[in-house]
Amino acid sequence: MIKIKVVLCAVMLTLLSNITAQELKGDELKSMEKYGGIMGDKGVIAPGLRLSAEQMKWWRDAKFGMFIHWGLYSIEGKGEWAMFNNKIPAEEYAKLADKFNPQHFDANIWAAVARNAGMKYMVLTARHHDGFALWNSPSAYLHFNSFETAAHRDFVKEYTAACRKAGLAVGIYYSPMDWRFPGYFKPLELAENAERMKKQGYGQVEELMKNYGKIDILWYDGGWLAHKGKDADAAWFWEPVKLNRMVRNYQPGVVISPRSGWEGDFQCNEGGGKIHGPIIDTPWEKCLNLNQSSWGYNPVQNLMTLKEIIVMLVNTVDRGGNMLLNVGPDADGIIPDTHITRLKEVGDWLQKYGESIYGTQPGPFQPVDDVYGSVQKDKRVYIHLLSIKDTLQLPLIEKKILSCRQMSGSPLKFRQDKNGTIISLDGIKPDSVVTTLVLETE
Ligand code: FHN
Repeated sequence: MIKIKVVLCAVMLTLLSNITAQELKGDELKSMEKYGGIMGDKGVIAPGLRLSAEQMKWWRDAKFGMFIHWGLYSIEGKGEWAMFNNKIPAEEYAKLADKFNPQHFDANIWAAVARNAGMKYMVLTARHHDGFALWNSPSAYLHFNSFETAAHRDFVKEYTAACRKAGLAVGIYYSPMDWRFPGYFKPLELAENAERMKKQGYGQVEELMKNYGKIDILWYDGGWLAHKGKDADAAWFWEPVKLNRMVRNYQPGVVISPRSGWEGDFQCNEGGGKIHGPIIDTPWEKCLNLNQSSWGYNPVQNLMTLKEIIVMLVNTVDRGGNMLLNVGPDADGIIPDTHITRLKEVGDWLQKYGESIYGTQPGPFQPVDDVYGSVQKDKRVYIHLLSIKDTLQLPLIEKKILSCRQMSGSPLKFRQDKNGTIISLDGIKPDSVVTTLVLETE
């Protein structure tokens, strides 16, 4: 037991070094740590509320989506925690809504960028912790939404239409917490005010589930109270089982994240921390930032390289996960050109190697950290090589291997016997990002 604790501490230290590289601190860092690299605590369990494996299949096959953090905080360009981190009073912050009138917002462009990146779903922050809603929301406290302020637009309506037009699954992020309510920080002492926040939360979730057609993903974020503990610790307040039974009434098949306090349909692993270890049997998703400066728009560009993105993708997919990669459009709704260029490079890689990603299941080999991972589909096994030596030694599997080749090249010599399979990599021409092998099996 002590050994496990030592390992976990080492993992958390690695993660912390990575997290601090993104310059998170204080409560924002605590918010990230809830899911930073280690699966978040399980929320409350509710029989019959989770989707079946069949209902989850499309999501698990999709593998790759675009996260979009966009809202009033995109004006400031200091990340989505600017209101809290800079202690901006709610009345002061609300004035930003008078300036939020994006003339170049076009969700069809966002959808095209996602498609060109090989992404199969999108998740937009319909409302973040600052309370500003990007849709016509009668439940919005103090009318704090884009339809009743300067923009006079229902961005969620435009966004959901654009997703569907582009053949992308529709994801909506919703943060039940709202910094404008003193009761968020003192839910017991200021119970009435906290209850007002909860009423807004239920009303807005119902609006989003009822008024915008079929929603494929509901990505709750920020169930925790007063920036303390885990989302599950606030289940006494939010009553997430009641909330999500209401959701299921409108959207029976929607895939729900684990951050409302209920366990959700998948587990989250957040941030740029490395993915390693064995295959994870339950559905899970790695969410992280293309621009490592912040989720919300930030002119400081610290983009992940193409290799970092693809290595993270194969490490995630080889362990049964999905990857949700975030972009932060500016106040005018423009995704920076640098992001578009990098995402197109990802799409080009997926054009060539996507058959080793989409619709695959992890295995049959357990990953070996920094050496290889594997996925399988029908009679094919794909091996993602993270390092190359003269030979690759694979454990014994039942299936008989009929042939082996580099996905982008020539056949490779191999020998399968009772001890496993040895593949000769001598003379292989490594691919520039991740070298992928294909094994045909009987
Ligand atoms: O506090 C939020 C943060 O701003 C961002 O939205 C991330 C994205 O997953 N979620 C929370 C931190 O875990």
